[in-house]
Amino acid sequence: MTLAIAPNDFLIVVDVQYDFLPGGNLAVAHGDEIVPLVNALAKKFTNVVLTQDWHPKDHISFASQHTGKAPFETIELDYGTQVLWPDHCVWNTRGAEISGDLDIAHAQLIIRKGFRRGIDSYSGFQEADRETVTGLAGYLGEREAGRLYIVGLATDFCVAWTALDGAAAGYDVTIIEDATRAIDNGGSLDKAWADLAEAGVQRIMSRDILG
Ligand code: VGL
Ligand code: ZN
Repeated sequence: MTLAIAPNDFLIVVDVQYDFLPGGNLAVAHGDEIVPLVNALAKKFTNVVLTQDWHPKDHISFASQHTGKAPFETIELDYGTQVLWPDHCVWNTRGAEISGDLDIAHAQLIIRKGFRRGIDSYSGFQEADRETVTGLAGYLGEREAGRLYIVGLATDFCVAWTALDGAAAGYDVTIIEDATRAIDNGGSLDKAWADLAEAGVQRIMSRDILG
């Protein structure tokens, strides 16, 4: 039994950018393996939205901005605990570009996030202060979106946060698990799946759609 995708369902392709792919500055292990699946899945959807992590070079999430701090350590900011990352997805660099191996000409919108120096943004909906919005909820509302299906990088950060915010906005949200790969830093992947289950986000495999 394959799942039927409705004409108003949306596929959200999260952060398939060179810096998250092998050889990139914040490479997600095996991240490149999802690309053929994402391309095949996208053909089943009328509506596809992409997100793009897009940081100024002095972004607050970069360990390089905090004396004595190394990547993957954390700091406390006004809005809460922030994981520090290697410099990545700096705007107008190749690492920030969406992979040229994605073959989704019919993608309709690219949401950039994390472009304010002082606020990180994993979610495609809301930045890490949980106040600043990207406009995606408004867009999906005006487009009268049905279900949201989410793929991309990384499962435990931008995919999970996007899915949680989609569910909080009232959408029926499904993560297509084998079309994601995780960073998995300090138990982050197990925690993400637990949070997602609690929020009612569904978890399927690409074969459930592709057959
Ligand atoms: C991401 C860490 C920092 C992601 C983005 O796309 O999951 N992770 N910025
Ligand atoms: Zn980032």
